[in-house]
Amino acid sequence: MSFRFTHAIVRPPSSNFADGLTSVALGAPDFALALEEHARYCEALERCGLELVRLPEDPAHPDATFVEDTAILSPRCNVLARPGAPSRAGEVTAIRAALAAFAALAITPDAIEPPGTLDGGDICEADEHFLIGVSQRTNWDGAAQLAAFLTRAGYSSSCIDIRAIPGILHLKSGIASLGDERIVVIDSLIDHPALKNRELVRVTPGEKYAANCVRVNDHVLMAAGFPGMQHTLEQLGYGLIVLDMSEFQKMDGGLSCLSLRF
Ligand code: CIR
Repeated sequence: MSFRFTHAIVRPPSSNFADGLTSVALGAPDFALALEEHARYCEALERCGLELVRLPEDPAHPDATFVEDTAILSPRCNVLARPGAPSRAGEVTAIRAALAAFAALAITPDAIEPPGTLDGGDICEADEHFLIGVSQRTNWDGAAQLAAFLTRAGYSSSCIDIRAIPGILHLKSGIASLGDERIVVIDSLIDHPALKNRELVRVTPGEKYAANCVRVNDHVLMAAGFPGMQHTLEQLGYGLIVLDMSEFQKMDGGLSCLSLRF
């Protein structure tokens, strides 16, 4: 996987952010704090050298700040997703337009078509191999469509069914690729055959939310409040940027889902 990103698409939460979907019982998010956390997140991406494409807030879609779910971007294959939650389907239109403006994305995106559904949060690029989560949001048809696009572009892929794994919405709620064949993984996925032959970095028990960290160029972004994982990643030599994510966690969102990096 190449971690040399130059751009990221971001979109701030809208004032009705609390009306979005969530399966966790952590209370309603504080909008002002969410805006602040989002601003710090954007600063972190800029510190990693990325130029930001800032889309306006989208009150018609309270989950639209989680832009990662709307597309899969990689050097040889770009695909518009088809979010599995009906309330999020309309988010893709704005992303299609934003991508069209970019010469850096020379490849016209393919698109997941019905009956396929697929959320970008279920797709983990790991050193030219794509791990595709089959989840409550991404169905087998969507996974198969994406796998075919990837094969055509010369990438390999494999599926990981997470529907019986408790407490994770998307595959990337439980794993993250750090490059160099190294993958951060929660205990309940650690024995999955799709992850064999990789160096696995075990998420500290009780720190599951920290699995959703993001390698961006020379840094790894991780959520604040997880000392075990912070220590593990520091020991591995990564330059960490630790970010407060409390208000996004309340809406089932992690670090990766707040940007589309390319
Ligand atoms: C949702 O349920 O769709 C949003 N509230 C959270 C999406 C988080 N996305 C991600 O982890 N990739």
